[in-house]
Amino acid sequence: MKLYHASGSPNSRRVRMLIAEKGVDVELVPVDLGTREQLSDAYREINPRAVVPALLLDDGTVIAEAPVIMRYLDDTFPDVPLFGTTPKEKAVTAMWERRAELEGFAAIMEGVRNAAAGLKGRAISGPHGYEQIPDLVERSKQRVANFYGDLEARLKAVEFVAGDRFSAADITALVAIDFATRAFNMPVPEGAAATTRWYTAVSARPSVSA
Ligand SMILES: N[C@@H](CCC(=O)N[C@@H](CS)C(=O)NCC(=O)O)C(=O)O
Repeated sequence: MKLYHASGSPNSRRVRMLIAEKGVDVELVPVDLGTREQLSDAYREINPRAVVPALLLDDGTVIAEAPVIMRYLDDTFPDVPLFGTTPKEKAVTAMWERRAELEGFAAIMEGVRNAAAGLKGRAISGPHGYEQIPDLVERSKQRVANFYGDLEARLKAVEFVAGDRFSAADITALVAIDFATRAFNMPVPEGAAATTRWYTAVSARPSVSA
């Protein structure tokens, strides 16, 4: 099994963190986004969508889309479950992981991709080029602020994003927040006590350096 990834890619980091949490051995193959290796013919042979991460199985099957790779690895290596164990826990975890992705991760990505000078013509990742829409940046900031507000309300009620144990939903939320801090200058808001409590705890896990 090989994971094609990029060190600075938040989607790759979601998968690397999950691998580190589970303690499984997956070979990492770097793809250089700086030289646009993801758009090369050689990489498109592996993932025609021209994005990382992509997981190549030993039988040649390629699994792409970060949350799907995460789910596949969780099913394949069920020790240390990160998507729940019972049908109810699985559904609740998937619900919160999806919210973290759609309302947090995607909102931040939209802002960064429509603002960054180096992403002109690449406002949406993938095989098709899209021009930036600068007006979306302000709306993305509103979406990120609302994500922080909603997360604070959630974390006032529960220890971790999906409930009482660490899960894939925490990974996606943490990676989104670290990227918002680094690339969008939107860290956890001051005064968000529950989010700060959670962020401090999850940031202390060894997997964050993956
Ligand atoms: N839907 C994909 C999106 C993956 C994605 O956008 N990856 C980014 C890195 S975080 C990428 O490959 N970017 C290359 C580019 O912008 O051309 C997933 O969930 O894995």
